[in-house]
Amino acid sequence: MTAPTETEEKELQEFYADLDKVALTPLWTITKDLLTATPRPKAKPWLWPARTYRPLAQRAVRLVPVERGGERRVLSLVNPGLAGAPYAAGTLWGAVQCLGPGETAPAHRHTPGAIRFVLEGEGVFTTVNGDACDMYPGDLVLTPSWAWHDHQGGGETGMLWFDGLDVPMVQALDAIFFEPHPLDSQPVDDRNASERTYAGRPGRFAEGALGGGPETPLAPVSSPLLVYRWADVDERLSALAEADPDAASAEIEYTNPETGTAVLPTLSCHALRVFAGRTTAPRRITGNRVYVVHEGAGHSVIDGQRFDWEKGDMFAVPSWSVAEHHADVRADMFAIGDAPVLRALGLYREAPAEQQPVTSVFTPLTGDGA
Ligand code: GTQ
Ligand code: FE2
Repeated sequence: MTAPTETEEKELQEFYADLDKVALTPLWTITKDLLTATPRPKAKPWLWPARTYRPLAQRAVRLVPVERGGERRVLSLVNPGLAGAPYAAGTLWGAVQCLGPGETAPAHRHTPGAIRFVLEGEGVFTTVNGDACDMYPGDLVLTPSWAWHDHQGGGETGMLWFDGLDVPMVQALDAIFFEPHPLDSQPVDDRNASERTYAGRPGRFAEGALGGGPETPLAPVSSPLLVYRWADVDERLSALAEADPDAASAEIEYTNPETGTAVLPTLSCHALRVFAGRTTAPRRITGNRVYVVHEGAGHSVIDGQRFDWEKGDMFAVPSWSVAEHHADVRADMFAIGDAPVLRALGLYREAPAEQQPVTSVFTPLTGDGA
């Protein structure tokens, strides 16, 4: 092709200007940013240390009451790659919620689904559609889409837990609905009823992750089991370790005991145990994940950047980044992901990756209050 003449160039510029005036844009000028060879998440790999958020959560308990209107005392993880949006990754809400002794977070429901993973404290229960679910450190509690839920604190310590929600996905689909319950606390019909029904059922965990092959069933339902106790997770991880003593790590996915699929239609929950002195094989998957360190200490290398972590720290692993995890002492991690959506839509991919040279070390933000 010969270079355009001056007249041709002028005509072309006029053409682009005319397109813009009537809200049209030519694909050929944007295709490289649109149809990228591989996913290019805006969210960055990032880490929020417990030693930074804990004192701030305690300040929130002193300074800000939990009331109707505000509804929840929640500090949301803000990934700096997302232009100020209150999301831990492009598809995932992650947050720290704190409830002081004797406080109540009022009952409401919303279309985004949520999971809670307890960090510390005692005496709190979350009531989900009338079923009061007791919470202890390491437990997972589900509050599925449109289920009434409120949190009530007894005890003397208050509680800190991790919230994972699918808010960015439901937001992107323009499907957010919210409704306050007429009462501050909904009536409690029963205690730990779902747990009693499903306790001891075999289908509560799957080895590894569910994957994404054509045989993967769609997961459009929320698990009827609302509480997964850490003791059961620990038992499963220990059994896997015993079965394969040379493995660097053991991983399970929490599953719906009725269907064997992910716990929520939009969110998967995972537990990863990395053994002392060992490193997981580097790999990449489509979909975002947010990790919470339940016990232990070590570091992860994400796209060549080293993230040192310890108990209570939270970190985001964006889609298709290469991630590997190393434990100094045995480390147990909880994670949420958007895998059910990717699986259901045929978008789930997983690939091994090369061992990564560490090119930088992440320095967490500490602020002045630390
Ligand atoms: O506990 O109900 O982190 O409604 C965000 C929204 C927690 C909750 C969050 C919520 C909740
Ligand atoms: Fe809520």
